Amino acid sequence: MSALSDIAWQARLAARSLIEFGENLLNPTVRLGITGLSRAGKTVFITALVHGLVRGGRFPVFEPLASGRATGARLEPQPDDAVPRFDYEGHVRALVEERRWPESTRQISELRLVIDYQSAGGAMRTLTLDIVDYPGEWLLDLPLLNKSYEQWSAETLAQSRSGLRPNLAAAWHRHLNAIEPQAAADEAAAIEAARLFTEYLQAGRDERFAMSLLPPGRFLMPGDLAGSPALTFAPLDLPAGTEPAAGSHWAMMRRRYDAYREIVVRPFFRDHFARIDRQIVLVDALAAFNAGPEAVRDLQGALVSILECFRVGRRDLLSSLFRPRADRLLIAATKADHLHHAGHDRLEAVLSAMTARAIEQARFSGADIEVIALAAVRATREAMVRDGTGQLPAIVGTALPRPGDQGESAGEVAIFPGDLPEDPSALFENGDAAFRGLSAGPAADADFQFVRFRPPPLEKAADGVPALPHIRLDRAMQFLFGDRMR
Ligand SMILES: Nc1nc2c(ncn2[C@@H]2O[C@H](COP(=O)(O)OP(=O)(O)OP(=O)(O)O)[C@@H](O)[C@H]2O)c(=O)[nH]1
Ligand SMILES: [Mg+2]
Repeated sequence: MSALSDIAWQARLAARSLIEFGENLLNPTVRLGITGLSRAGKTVFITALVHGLVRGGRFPVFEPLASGRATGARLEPQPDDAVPRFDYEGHVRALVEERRWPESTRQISELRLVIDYQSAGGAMRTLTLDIVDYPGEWLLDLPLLNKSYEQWSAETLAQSRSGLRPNLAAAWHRHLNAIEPQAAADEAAAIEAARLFTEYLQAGRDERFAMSLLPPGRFLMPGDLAGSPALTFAPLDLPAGTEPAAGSHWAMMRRRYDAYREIVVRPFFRDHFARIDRQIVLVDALAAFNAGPEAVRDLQGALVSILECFRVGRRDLLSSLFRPRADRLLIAATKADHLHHAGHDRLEAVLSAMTARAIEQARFSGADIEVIALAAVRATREAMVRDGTGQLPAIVGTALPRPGDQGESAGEVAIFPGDLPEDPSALFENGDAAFRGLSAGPAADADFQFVRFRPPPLEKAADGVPALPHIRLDRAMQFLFGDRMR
């Protein structure tokens, strides 16, 4: 290419990016990240959000809809060809038509929604919302990028030997004791170790423990990597101050751990995380409260790690790898419909307290952060129920059979959700005593802790449009992208 045409070509490129830039000012695109640990409510949140925008919901706090400036929304083909599409139609069918919760998802997925609106100046514009759903567990992997296999092994082992975890890790620990790290690499032993280690992680996630886990995130959320060598490793009990011998089991485990970081962790942060404009982190805090103080401390630790991801990129080593660009971050306690409305503010207060220090640090890096309690789909209604001495506030919904129960739905039940403590620190310190009030009211037995409700029927709105009931979903929408629709 001659110098002249080279200049012309560069000029064309520059002109094009200017046009794209201008286009983005007029018709903004927002890449919205939805994340949360497993079962936090990501799929339900996205489904309810899109359904509400496409089919019309009641969102008085979402200004563009409330004022009538938003005139319609539709799905369009997504920008990234290599990412699975979010199965919106399947999830709506489950939630709205069949009144059952959508299946659990284990993958990153994406959906593009285009909203037509009238700008403050009266011109017609569109907001393109690229919604990206990814497992929060993947964010917990960030620290691995700065950690050797030996460090990770030592920390993971120490953790598995504390608190309630040794019981859950017993089978894996037995297997570990029989392994000599400097002996020849043994594939069968590696497969067995990875299996037992994964089982330990899974047991911690069980709702009785509700632990928020340690990395590696893909052991529970393998995506398309299930069974590959990059996922076939586990910690070893290693002597300090020595190096692995060539061809040893230790050397193989270390190589696979390094492969996991290169093939899985780094590309995720570079290709997905670093491109997010606005982020919501969904948190099932009530499940942790119900499981007890260890689960609460554990969740707090996981939240700190997750929020850390939004802070890096200024001074530390990782900045050469990626720079998070999210400028707004919403931390949302989900399933608030399990509480009486009087409890919603306390739920927000507790979550704020749990994340206070991490939020302080993330703010420092320039992101705007809010904490709210919401229910993307409200499955209960409130009622006053008479007992011997007076009236008690209750929530009423159609109960689902508990996992493992063979029977049909238990029908309508009223539960007395009790109060969250006014002082959130009680949740960490007094442990069980603080929780008892939350999960069991006067008439409840302990089993009600784990009551799950069936999704509600559509409600007929005043204007005749049937909509899914929710709690504060509109506040989340306003914070996440309402400001981009001026
Ligand atoms: N009552 C109530 N329950 C909810 C709500 N959102 C989620 N749930 C419950 O939480 C479960 C998990 O919700 P999902 O949206 O599938 O959670 P997820 O984060 O996508 O979970 P994975 O895909 O397994 O990681 C559902 O099956 C419901 O039982 C809500 O707004 N209200
Ligand atoms: Mg999901």
